[in-house]
Amino acid sequence: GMQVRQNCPNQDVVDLLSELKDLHAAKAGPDEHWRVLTYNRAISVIRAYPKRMQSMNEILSLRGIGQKTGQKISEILATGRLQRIKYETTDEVLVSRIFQGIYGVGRTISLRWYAAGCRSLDDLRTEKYRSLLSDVQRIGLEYYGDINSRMPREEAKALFDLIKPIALSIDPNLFVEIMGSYRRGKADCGDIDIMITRCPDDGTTHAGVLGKLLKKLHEADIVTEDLALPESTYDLEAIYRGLCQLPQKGSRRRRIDFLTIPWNSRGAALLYYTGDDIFNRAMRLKANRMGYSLNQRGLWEGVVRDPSNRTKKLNTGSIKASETEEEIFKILNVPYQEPYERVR
Ligand code: DCP
Ligand code: MG
Ligand code: MN
Repeated sequence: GMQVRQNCPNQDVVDLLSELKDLHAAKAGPDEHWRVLTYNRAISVIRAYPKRMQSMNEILSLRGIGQKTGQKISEILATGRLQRIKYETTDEVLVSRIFQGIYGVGRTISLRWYAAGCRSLDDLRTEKYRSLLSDVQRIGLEYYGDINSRMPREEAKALFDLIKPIALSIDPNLFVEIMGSYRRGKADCGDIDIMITRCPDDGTTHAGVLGKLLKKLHEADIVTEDLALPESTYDLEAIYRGLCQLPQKGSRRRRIDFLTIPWNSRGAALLYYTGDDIFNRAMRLKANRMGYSLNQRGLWEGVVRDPSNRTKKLNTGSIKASETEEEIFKILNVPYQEPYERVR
C-alpha cells in the first residue's frame, strides 16, 4: 500500500521469507529467478496484510500466495522457523555472498570465482586469483570494509557541505541537492546521492559541470577513486559513481553518486532518487495501473510496450508531469508524502 507501514503483524514471516529469497537470489540456475519473483510478490502481499495470519485457508486466500509458499508460511507461524533456510545455506552461497560485497561483483562472477576454487577475500588477494579482478573490483576489494558499512548522517552532511560550495563555485546558479536515504531523514546512509541541475532560462545549462566538479574534487582529495564514469560528462543527464572521504586523517572511504538531470525532469528525478526503492516500485505500479509510465525522467502517458518484451517501447509516449514531485503525486491520486514518510 502507499501508507506508512509501521508494525507489520506478520513481520517474522516477512523476515524469514526474505532470508530465503536472498539465498535463492545468490544462486545460479534456471528456476532461481522465478523463485525470487514469487517470494517478492508474497512478501509484499504479507507486508500489506493488516492482521496476524491464522489458518492455511486464510493464507491461501491472499492473492499471489500459492501452495508451496503457503506451507512455508504455515511452518513459520507454527514453529517460528523455516527449515528450508538451513538447507539452502550452502558453502557456495555463503562464499558467493562475501564476494558480492565487492563493488562490481555480481552473482555470475562470484559463482565463477567459487568454481575456480576461490573461497575468501584473502584468496582473492593472492597472486593466483588477483588477475581475475578488474581495476574497479580491486578498488572494491581494497575498501571492502568501508564500502560495506554505512556512514552516520552527520558524515554525509559534512561531505555534502564540502562539496556543494565547490559545485556552486563553478556556477552559482546550479541546483545541488542531496537525495536518497539522507533526504528521507535516515540516521545512517549507505552512500551520498547528489543531484545537480540548472534552470536554463538564462541560456546556460549545467552541461560540462560534472567534469569540472570531479576534477576539483579529485584535486581536493575529496573524491578519491572513480568507479563508474558516465559516457560523457557533458550530457545534461549523467550518472557518476565513486568513492570519497573527509579530509580528516583516518576518515573512511564513502560511496558517492552524482546524478545530473535536465532541469525539466527535476521533479521526477527528485521523486526517483529519494526513494526508497520499495516506495518507487509502488508508485510505478500505481502509474501503470492508471495507464501511465513513471521513471526518473517523468510521468508519461501513451507509452506502448512490446507485449513480448515489456522493456522495449514501441512508442515513447508524451510527458504528463515531471517538474515537481507534487504534481506527480496528484495525478497518481496519492496524497503527498514527505521524503521521511517514503519508507518501507
Ligand atoms: N533506486 C531505485 N531502484 C534501484 C536503485 C535506486 O528506485 N534499484 C532509487 C531509490 C533510492 C535512490 O534511487 O532511494 C538512491 O539509491 P541508493 O542505492 O543510494 O539507495 P538509498 O540512498 O535509498 O539507500 P542507501 O542509504 O543504502 O544509499
Ligand atoms: Mg544512497
Ligand atoms: Mn546511491
